[in-house]
Amino acid sequence: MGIVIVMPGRDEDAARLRVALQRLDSDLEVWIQPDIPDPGRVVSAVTWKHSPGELGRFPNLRAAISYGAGVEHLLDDPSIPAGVTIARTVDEGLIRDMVEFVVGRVIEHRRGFRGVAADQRTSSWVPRRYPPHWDVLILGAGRLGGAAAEALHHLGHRVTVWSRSGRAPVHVSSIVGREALLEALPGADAVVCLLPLTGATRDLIDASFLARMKPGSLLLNVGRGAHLVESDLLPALDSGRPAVAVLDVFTTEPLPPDHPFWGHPRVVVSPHVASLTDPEGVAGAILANHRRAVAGEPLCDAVDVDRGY
Ligand code: NDP
Ligand code: OXD
Repeated sequence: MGIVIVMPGRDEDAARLRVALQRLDSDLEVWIQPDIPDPGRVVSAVTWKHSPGELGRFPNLRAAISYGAGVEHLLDDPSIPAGVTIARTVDEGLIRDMVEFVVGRVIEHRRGFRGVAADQRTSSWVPRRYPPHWDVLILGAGRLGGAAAEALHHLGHRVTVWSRSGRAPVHVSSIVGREALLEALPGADAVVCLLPLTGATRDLIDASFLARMKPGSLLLNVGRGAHLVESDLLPALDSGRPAVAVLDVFTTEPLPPDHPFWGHPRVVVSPHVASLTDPEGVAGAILANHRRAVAGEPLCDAVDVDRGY
């Protein structure tokens, strides 16, 4: 009884993951979709952005494991039977890379490094001043948002996290509920979105949200593209709230070549690389979850389907 890897368009990751899994257990059966001789032998599926319905052909499936932290591609697939446990994969490398990305972008903007680079292009010696610290509001206090909050706190910034339950790292203040969020926005120099995409978080960052942001502030979206109402962003940038948007995720990926975000002077685009799952790094956790599925035990990092994350 083995594992199928269903990751369309990610052939290299799929091949590396198979090698890494079989290096840990040489008897393990691992197939890469569509080459599956006997679908009845599949117990676990590791997926990334599979097409809905693709997992329906495995009658003995027990575990559907996301190859990343996000699980909306699994929760949006109505063909996954109710008895199949959905889990996700969040390893230390994914967390570290996200922390680096968030901290790097926040520091780049607080210190005005983009301006410094522009000054060099015009041979201008401009000792730019910068504020001693920033007030940073992080939407989401989970594995990634919590780690980013801790790192920024340790660098001396004033960090607040917004979560559903009030969860927060030690020494980091926390707020709950939409009203508290709207009250916190005008005081934040940077707003970082690290939420999962659910019915409650989709379209959260809309015109009314942006209008409450501090003039001159930074918006950093590393959650999912659909957290932001993209058509509301350019008018908001024109009004200076926020001054700059750093976007790593988009409603349509890849971002179409004619999309106005590409050429906008105050939008910074990256191609969904804030953090990337490393196949060798996650193989151990995936194998352990597969073994739990075979043994009929609860999975690690299982998703609460009703909550949506
Ligand atoms: P977690 O599930 O660990 O944490 C989610 C956080 O969001 C929790 O603090 C949760 O609150 C909070 N939350 C969920 N719904 C709401 C809501 N309605 N209102 C307020 N807070 C809410 O997720 P991770 O930290 O592991 O990952 C977050 C997301 O980051 C992923 O789902 C994915 O979309 C994105 N991501 C992006 C990557 C990239 O490269 N751009 C890479 C990896 C992930 P509570 O604590 O109360 O449960
Ligand atoms: C993830 C991602 O969810 O890379 O892991 O976006």
